[in-house]
Amino acid sequence: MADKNWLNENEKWLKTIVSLVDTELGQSAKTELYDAITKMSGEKPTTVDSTSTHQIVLATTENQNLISHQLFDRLNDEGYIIRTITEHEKPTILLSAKTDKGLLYASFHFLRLIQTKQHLGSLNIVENPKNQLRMINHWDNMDGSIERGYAGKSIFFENNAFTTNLERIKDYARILSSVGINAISINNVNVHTVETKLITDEFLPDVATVANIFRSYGIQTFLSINYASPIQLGQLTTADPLDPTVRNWWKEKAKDVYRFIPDFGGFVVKADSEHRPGPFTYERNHADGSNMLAEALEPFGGIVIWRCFVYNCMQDWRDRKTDRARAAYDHFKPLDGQFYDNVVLQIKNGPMDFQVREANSPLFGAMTKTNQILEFQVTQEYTGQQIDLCYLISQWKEILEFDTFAAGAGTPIKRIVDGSTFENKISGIAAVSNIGNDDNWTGHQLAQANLYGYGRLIWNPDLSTEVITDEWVRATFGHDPEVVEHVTAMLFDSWPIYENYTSPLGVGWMVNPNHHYGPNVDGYEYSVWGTYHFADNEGIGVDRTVSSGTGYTAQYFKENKEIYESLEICPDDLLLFFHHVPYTHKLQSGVTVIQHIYNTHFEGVEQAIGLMERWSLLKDKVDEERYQNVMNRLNQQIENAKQWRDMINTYFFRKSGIKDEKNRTIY
Ligand code: GCW
Repeated sequence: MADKNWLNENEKWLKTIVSLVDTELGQSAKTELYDAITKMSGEKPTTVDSTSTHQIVLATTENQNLISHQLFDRLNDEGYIIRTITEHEKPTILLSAKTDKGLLYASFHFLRLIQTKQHLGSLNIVENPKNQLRMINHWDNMDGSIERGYAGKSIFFENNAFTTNLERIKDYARILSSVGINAISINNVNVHTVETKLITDEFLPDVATVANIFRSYGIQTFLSINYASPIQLGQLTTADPLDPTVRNWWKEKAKDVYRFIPDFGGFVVKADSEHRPGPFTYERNHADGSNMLAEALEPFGGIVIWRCFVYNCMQDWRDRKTDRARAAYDHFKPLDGQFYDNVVLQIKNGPMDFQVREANSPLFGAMTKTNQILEFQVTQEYTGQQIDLCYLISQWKEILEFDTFAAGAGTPIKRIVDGSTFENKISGIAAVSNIGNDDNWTGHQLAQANLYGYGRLIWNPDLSTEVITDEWVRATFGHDPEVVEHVTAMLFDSWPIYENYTSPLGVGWMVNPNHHYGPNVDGYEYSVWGTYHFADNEGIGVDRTVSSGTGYTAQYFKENKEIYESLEICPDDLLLFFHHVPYTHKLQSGVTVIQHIYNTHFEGVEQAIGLMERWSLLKDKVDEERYQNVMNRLNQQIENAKQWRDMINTYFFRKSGIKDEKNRTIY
C-alpha cells in the first residue's frame, strides 16, 4: 500500500491507463498495471482516454508517435522506455518498447517505482536486460516432491500427473516476469521414469498448457530430458549419439514437441553426472552428445542447455590425485570449439557444489568459442534450507564481479556470461528455484528476497546489492524506517553469519550426508563423493596447488593462479579450499587457523541470536503470520548454529589438542 503523502502527490497519475497494444503480452502488461494500481491506490483507473488531467499510456514503437523513434535505437527486444511527456497538453507517462514483452517489463518497473515511492513527475528511464537468457530451473518430480525443495511440494505436479491448480502457476509466472525471468525448465534434471515421458503424447498436451501460461508472461518453457530416452521410450537398443537411428529418433521427437509447443525453448540435460546416462557409455564425449540434440532442435530454433556438473561420484577416498574441483574444466575445456552454436554449457558458480563459500569455477572464460551460462542455486541446499536465514545476493554479486582475467584485467564473470566478452550467440544465467506450494512460496518469509534478488541481479548485474535489497524490503514490508533498517541489516548480515558457524575458510561440506542440513564433520570424509577436508592432528585443508597438490590452481588464468597458489596471498576465506595447513598457521587476519575456527563458531551463534533479537523488535510492526514464520525459523536457526559450533569446535579441539585462547566451553 503506497503511503498517504506520496499518494496525495502522485495519485493524479494513477487515474487513467490507456493501452494501445492488444496482444497477449500487451494485455498482461495492462492487467498487471491495472490490478496493482487499483490495489495500491484503492481506486480503479479508467482505461479509455478520459477527462482525467494525467494519464499512463502503453505503446510499442509501431503504435506510438509521441517520442522520437531514434530513442528506440537504444533498446533491444526486451528493453523499454518510461518517460514523462506531454501529449496534446496532457501530462503523460509513456511506457514504451519495441516489443510487447518489453512493455510488460516496463509495467513491472513502473509498479516498482510506485512501491518504492519514486516521484512520477519527471521520469526518464531507458532499460535493457544485460543478460539474454534469464532462467529458472525446477528440480520438481512428477510425484510432487522437489529435489532440494524446502517450501512444500511442487506447484506443477502431483501423483505423477500435472496439477489442476493453474492459478498458482499463473501467479508464479507473474512473480517471475515481474523480476524479468524469461525462461523456465519445469522438471528435475534427474529425470526419472515417469518424467522421461514428458516429451511424449501422454504429457505434451499438459506441458503445452503450462507453456501457454508462461508465454503470456514472456517466459519460454524448457524440459529436462533423459539422455537414454531413445532406449526407454523408443525401444532402441542404444542411445549412442553417433548412431543414425538415435539421431533420427531425436529429430522425430523434436518435431513432436514443437507440434504441441511451437515456441518451446529446448532441453536441459544432466548427462554422465551422478549416475545419469550420457554419451560416455558409448565412448563419445559431451560435444557428440549435445550436438546430436542440438541438431534435432535446430530447425525449430530450440537450444540445448548442457550441464557441466560432471565428476566422478564413485571416487575412492584413498585416492589423493583425483580432485572433484578439477572435473568440469578437465571434461569440457578440451572440447572448446566443437559445440554447435545452439548448445550452451551451464556451469555451476563453483567447481564443487553451491557451498556457502568456494572458489569460482575456472571454466568461466576458459572456453572462448563455446556458449556458456552460469548456474546459481536459489534453493538453499547447503545454505540453511530456508530454515536458517542466508541472503545470497551478496554472494552472487561477489561471484559476478570476480575478475577472471580471461581477456586481460577487467573480465569479470558477469561480462563472460552476458556474452559480451566472446560475443556468444547464447548467454545468460540460470538458477535452481526455491519455491513450492507453501502459502508464502519459499517456506521462510525472508527467503523470498533470494528469488526477487536473483531476478533483479541477473537483469542487471551492475545493480548494487543495496538497491535490490531496499526494493524488496520496501515492497514486502512497507516504508517504516525501523522495519526497513532491521530487515535490511538481517539480510545483509545473514550470509557471513551462516558462514561463521558452518564449515570454515572455504573448505566446505562437513554436512550430514544425503539431506545436507546440520553439521557432520566426517560425514563425507571417507565416502565416494570427492568432498574431503583431510583434517588430521596437525592440520586441515585440500592442497590444490600445482607445486604440491592436485594442480587445480593451474586451471585459472595466470593472475588468479598466482594468488591461489601462494600460501601468503591466497585470501583467508578460501585458504582451506586451496591449501593444507597446520592449525597453527597464521591467517592474514593475524589469528591462527584453529583460533579462527573457534572464534567464528562462537561468534556465529551470538550473531544468530542477534538476528532473532533484531526481529523481535519488529513484533508490533509486522503482521502476526509473517512475524511468527520468521521467528520460528530464527529459533531453529539458533539451535542449528549451536550444534554446528559445538561439533566443529569439539572436533577440531580433539584433533589438534589446542585450547581456545579465550577458554570458552568446548566439549
Ligand atoms: O548438489 C547436488 C544435489 C543434487 C542435484 C545435483 C545437480 C539435481 O545434491 O540433488 O541433483 O547437485 O546439480 O545435479
